[in-house]
Amino acid sequence: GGRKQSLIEDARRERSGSSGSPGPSRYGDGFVFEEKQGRVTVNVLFALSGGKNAGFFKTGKIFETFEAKLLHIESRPGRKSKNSTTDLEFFMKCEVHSSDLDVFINSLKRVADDVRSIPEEKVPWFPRQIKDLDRCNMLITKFDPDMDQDHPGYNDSEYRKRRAAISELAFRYKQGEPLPTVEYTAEEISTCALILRIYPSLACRQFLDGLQQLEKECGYGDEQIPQLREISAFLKEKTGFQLRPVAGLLSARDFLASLAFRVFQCTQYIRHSSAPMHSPEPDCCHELLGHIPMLADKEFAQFSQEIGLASLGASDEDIEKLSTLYWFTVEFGLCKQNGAVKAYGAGLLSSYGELVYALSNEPEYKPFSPEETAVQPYQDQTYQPVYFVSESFEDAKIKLRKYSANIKRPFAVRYDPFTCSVEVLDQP
Ligand code: HBI
Ligand code: NLE
Ligand code: FE
Repeated sequence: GGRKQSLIEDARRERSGSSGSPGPSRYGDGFVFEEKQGRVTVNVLFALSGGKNAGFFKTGKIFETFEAKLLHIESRPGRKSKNSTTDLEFFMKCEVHSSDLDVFINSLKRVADDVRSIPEEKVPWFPRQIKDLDRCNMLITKFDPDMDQDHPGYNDSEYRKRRAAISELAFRYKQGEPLPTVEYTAEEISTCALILRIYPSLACRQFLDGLQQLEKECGYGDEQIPQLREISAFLKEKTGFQLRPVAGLLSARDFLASLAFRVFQCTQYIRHSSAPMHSPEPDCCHELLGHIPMLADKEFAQFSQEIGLASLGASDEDIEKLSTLYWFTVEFGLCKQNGAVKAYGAGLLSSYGELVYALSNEPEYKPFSPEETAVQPYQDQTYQPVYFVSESFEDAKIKLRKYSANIKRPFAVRYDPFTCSVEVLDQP
């Protein structure tokens, strides 16, 4: 079949109050019916009491009135009624005009009992345009210094105040605005400088290339922490990636979705000075010294975007798998290069404690294989017990692409770089 544009209505649009055409009805927060050419498929369940057989014909009349196309029908005995006759329960799958859906269901409620409707295809909301990333802001408070008693900054009220001020910049940010600037303190600069002393022999070639360019073009070094604005402009030229500020750990769904647009969500605060070697949460040192050099590589940028595109509208289980894949590749991945194993994962490259450990032969190593990697349990408090080694970037990318193609979605997506938007296509 041809490529019909399918409409997956934005359930959050109403909540955020911006205008838009009236869409199909919404059942449950963040979920919508798949709508095709103004019609939706819906599963309807209802009961008719044994005493009121005429109810069946009344419901039939409603189906007729609303031009509902019946796709499937089943009945089964239900509860015993008060008058000792048995209720009949009906299950019907039908297609109706999206704009009629609410009235249709309400009409059924007048003649039948226990009317319930279940959307045929639940598709979680996802951003379609780069501007929609303003709504991808679901924060996870897991490692928050205000909430987590084990956070090294938990008892440091100065640190927490600083974090809150920097978070505020991210909360207020809207797509397209100039990236906020942070004046870093001498202490923050020296914490970050410590991390810059990585071991060049342990990092992959792409990372070292990127880092060298950043030293030349963006003022990477011991004396300052470069601003996101400058780095974003640099990346845009290299691979089309751009940055946006984020206040902390995002939900995996929101975090991955931004990658589909070649947008990297970047924290701007610096880890606590008492624990520079390793931070369980992302901070600006991790983004700048772990992710940014890698995102300057074309192949890696494409790899990152592909994980993002695969995540759009995916089920919760698939998001969990993709986020695990991301974890063991982009964050903690190892790859072979000229016969030696090197680190390309950002979580390793920004933590010299873990970088040395990861390549020490002490942990377990497994070959990268998406099916296996996606279900490997991981922990995010300390060093990984297992790392996945890929033959090369190219190899990891090809394997991941094959894996993504097998993720079940009722639609396909394609990124249009000219409009910075995601096209949604019916699966051929
Ligand atoms: N949020 N800000 C931020 N940075 C991350 O690296 C990050 C995240 N949220 C989720 C997440 N990483 C992991 O679940 C990945 O595996 C997707
Ligand atoms: N452990 C990393 C570091 O210390 O830089 C951060 C990992 C974030 C997922
Ligand atoms: Fe990270």
